[in-house]
Amino acid sequence: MRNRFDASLRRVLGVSIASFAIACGPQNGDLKPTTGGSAAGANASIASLMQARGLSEADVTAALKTYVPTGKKDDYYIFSSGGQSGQVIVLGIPSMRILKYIAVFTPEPWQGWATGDQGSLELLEGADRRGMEMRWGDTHHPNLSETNGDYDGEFLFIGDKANARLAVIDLRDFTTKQLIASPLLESDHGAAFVTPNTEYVIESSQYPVPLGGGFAPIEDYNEKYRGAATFWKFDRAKGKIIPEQSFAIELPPYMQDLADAGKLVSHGWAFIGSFNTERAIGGNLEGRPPLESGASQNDMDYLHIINWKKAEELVAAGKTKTIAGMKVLPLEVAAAEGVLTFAPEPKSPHGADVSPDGKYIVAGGKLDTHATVFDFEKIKALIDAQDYAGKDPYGVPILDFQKAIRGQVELGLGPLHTVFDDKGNAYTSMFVESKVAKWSLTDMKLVEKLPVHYNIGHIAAAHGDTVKPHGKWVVAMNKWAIDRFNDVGPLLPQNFQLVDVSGPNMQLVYDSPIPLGEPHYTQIISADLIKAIDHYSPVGTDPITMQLSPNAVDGGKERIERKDDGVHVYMTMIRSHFTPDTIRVKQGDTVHIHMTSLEQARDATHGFGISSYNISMSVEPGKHVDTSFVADKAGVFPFYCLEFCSALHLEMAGYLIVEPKDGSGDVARVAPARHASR
Ligand code: CUK
Ligand code: CUA
Repeated sequence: MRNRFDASLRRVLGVSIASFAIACGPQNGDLKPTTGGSAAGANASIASLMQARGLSEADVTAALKTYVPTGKKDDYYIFSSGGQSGQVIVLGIPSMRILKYIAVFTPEPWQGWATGDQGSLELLEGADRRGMEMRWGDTHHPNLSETNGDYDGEFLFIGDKANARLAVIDLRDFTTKQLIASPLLESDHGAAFVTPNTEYVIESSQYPVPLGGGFAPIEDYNEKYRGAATFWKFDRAKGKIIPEQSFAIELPPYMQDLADAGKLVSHGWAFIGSFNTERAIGGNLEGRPPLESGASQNDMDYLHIINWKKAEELVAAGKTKTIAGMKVLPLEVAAAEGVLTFAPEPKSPHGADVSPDGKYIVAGGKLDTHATVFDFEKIKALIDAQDYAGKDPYGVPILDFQKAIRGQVELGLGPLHTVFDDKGNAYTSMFVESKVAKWSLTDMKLVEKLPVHYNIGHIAAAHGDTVKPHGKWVVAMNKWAIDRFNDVGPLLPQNFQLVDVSGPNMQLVYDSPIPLGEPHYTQIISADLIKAIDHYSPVGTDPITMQLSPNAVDGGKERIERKDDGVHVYMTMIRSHFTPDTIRVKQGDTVHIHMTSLEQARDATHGFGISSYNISMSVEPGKHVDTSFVADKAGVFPFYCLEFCSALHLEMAGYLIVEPKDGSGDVARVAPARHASR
């Protein structure tokens, strides 16, 4: 046992136990620096630790592959959707430590996101829909910006499936900079997916509706309901999507699913899976089949093949109509001009993943046992020759399935999503089987299946959907966490499982609970590509614009001014005081606080929380934030710093004193607590 362990340790470390012991350093009581042959001591203590904790050799190998000691950093970042939390979750590989939640569609007090801070509140309000305050999202697909088909580490985009919105996150400060609500759609799913130079961010529909909103009876589904693929133009220099330069392509009322952009040979094209080509509308209380079974009748649905370069030309030539302010290429134009073509894809497909060389599109069929590999060059030749097998009811040409594919690989039950490594392998998540299927794209053969925990949804690999996958790591994103972690009541976390794919056999090395919404997709990027700043410069930078705020406050220029629109407080903060720390206003005054952190030291973050006014702000070094509120409650309201920033942090506080309007001395009273009487 000991010898076998010693050997496996050597394999993992590539060094002797003795040097392992030395590397552990003299501060470790058990593992004293040793010389020459005296490694037995270290070995013995590791073996006894293994025995005491009931660890197998495989466990210890996994631990050695994933453990990141204090002070050491991870090699990769995972950017994960946060599902119904509306946020983004950032983790490190190989440790699987959670590094950050990035606030996107949902207020988040630690970051001061829309909990007082005017800039973020305005972003959220700007993405409200149809007059409704939207304060949550269902983020599904994060996508990193790309240059020449590989991640460049500059931006992250993510879609909100529930409300058809899109976010732009700047990876200099891991902060959301733009939120956009689709004027056309009510839900999206093929979002966000970028083209190889981030020319466009793709957002395509899921559930068809009358485009642009409005009413149409469900009986008019075939005529009046539509999907759309929106190509949002991204201006990298501005770091913003430019709606005026964006366009959409009208799609038939099938339910469009995931999208992926072509690359290299298929650059200029995009692919979107679909289901419900039956155009079932549900109605299980009205004598119609339930949506679910109505939508599962056909043996084939349609892979949507979109020539977006061609669409661009037609849009420039004015072949569009305008719906809710958006340029839309009509369905009949898209069908007639070769912008939209269909290829049949097996039953209820999920995933449309383009291979690193851009030659193949892999679709999983939830109710099929194959990965179907479409051949782009064959598709292109068929379209060029107008060699079609038929047309759908909207005039969209349909290719012959057999002529469009390279082949199918029998994988097992419930294949969904596929990612790639650097050795010509593909990894497909097998939802029904709860396995990762590794198969060779080179010879179209199943290589190995690894059981993972229950019901894997998405799968991600290091740079695994780019032109240059890294191999090394795959993450299985599992929907259930039953039996994996300590009990936490009926609502369980999700389970990310890290898989080492560097060797001939896959090894499961770590389980990481994800306790914030249901993460769907993630992308994994090499850490050296992320160039995050550690403070805002110059002092007084507005993080939304990344420019000096017009309200920035210089040290020594703090003041309180009464203007027509209320009382303006120009405040600075530095360890450990707010200036000013006394704010006197009259009941009913509108109070505008302009806060600049004079700090430039890394991690010297202050917060600003004020009682009874529902305000929480985060003021990182050099940042400027504004907040406005009506001081409608008379009384005395302490404000204080929310981050334990120094030894005198508790003393970093002040008072907002709101003098009653009528001078009666009557103050705000906390409403009596409402007791639930259930
Ligand atoms: S979807 Cu969730 S497992 Cu929204 Cu990409 Cu496939
Ligand atoms: Cu500033 Cu605590």
